[in-house]
Amino acid sequence: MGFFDKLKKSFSNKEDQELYTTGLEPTKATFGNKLKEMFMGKPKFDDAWYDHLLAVLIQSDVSLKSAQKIIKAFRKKVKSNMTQEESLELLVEIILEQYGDDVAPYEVEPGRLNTILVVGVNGSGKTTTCAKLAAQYHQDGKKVLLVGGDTFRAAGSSQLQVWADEIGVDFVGGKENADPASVYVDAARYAKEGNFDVMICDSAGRLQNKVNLMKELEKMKRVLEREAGSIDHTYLVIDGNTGQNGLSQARVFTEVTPVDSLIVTKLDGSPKGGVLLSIKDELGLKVSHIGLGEKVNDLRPFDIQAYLYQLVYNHEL
Ligand SMILES: Nc1nc2c(ncn2[C@@H]2O[C@H](COP(=O)(O)OP(=O)(O)OP(=O)(O)O)[C@@H](O)[C@H]2O)c(=O)[nH]1
Ligand SMILES: [Mg+2]
Repeated sequence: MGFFDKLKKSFSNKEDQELYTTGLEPTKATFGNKLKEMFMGKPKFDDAWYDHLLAVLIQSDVSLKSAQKIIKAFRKKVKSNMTQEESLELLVEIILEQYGDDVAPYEVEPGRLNTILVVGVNGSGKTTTCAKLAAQYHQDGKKVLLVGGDTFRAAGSSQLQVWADEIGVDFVGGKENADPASVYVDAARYAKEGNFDVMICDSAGRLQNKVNLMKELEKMKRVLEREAGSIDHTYLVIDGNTGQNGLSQARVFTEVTPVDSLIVTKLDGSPKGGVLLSIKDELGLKVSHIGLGEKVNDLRPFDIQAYLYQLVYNHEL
């Protein structure tokens, strides 16, 4: 099977083609189109062409480091007798190769309480993402507890409670200014007594200095490990609109706490989806999910092949 067919198959196998199609529309309309335009006519693959390609990648929020890596590999392999389709395919193949395999979303282990922690800078989409994850596990028949660990904002905890009611899962929260660690203690006890399968812990996202962030995360982790037995998966949430800037804010979290995978939100409203291609290079982590809308069912496992197909092939210029 050719490379293009492989990508197409990966996309066609998806049950959620429509959400992928509409959710990635802004990235496709800018990044995807510009990439395709680079290969129209008879590209010369001279220095000016490579400068242009670098600019296209960077404008779509691929980091400089990733963009240079992609271009270097492409320069080595491109041949002057390639058709425009072949050279575009080569570029997409290189992007895929450099990204590597996808990471599978965390699977709840049966027969015990699984604890998921969600961290990230303020406004990145943590609370909404907690609700979306809860809805997925709930739909899978798991007994889910949502934990409103954001006691920093007046509405932080109640916002999650509204979601819990809507989804139909249990909720434990705390009053404004309560110690989030004490909310986690209450939640872990409640979850254990009630034989819950999974507990999803939201957190406050205030931007603060690194030392305070480290102290706070350490305390939260210590308490969760003590009370729940373990933290099974820590998600770091990044707002896809914030591009490279969002990445540098997120880096602070990866420096102070172990993160298992990333969730990039709000791609439905952002032309900067190129950021997905440089997260591994910049943070050493993979994207497990993408947020493609505000509704509870708008979170999807990230599939790099379907993403690339959607970006480059699934549309006409
Ligand atoms: N379009 C779109 N909006 C999203 C997505 N994820 C979150 N949002 C919106 O982003 C806004 C902020 O989301 P929250 O979940 O409150 O973010 P947060 O990280 O919990 O914010 P703080 O608790 O203030 O740190 C809300 O209006 C959400 O509806 C997404 O994937 N797509
Ligand atoms: Mg929140």
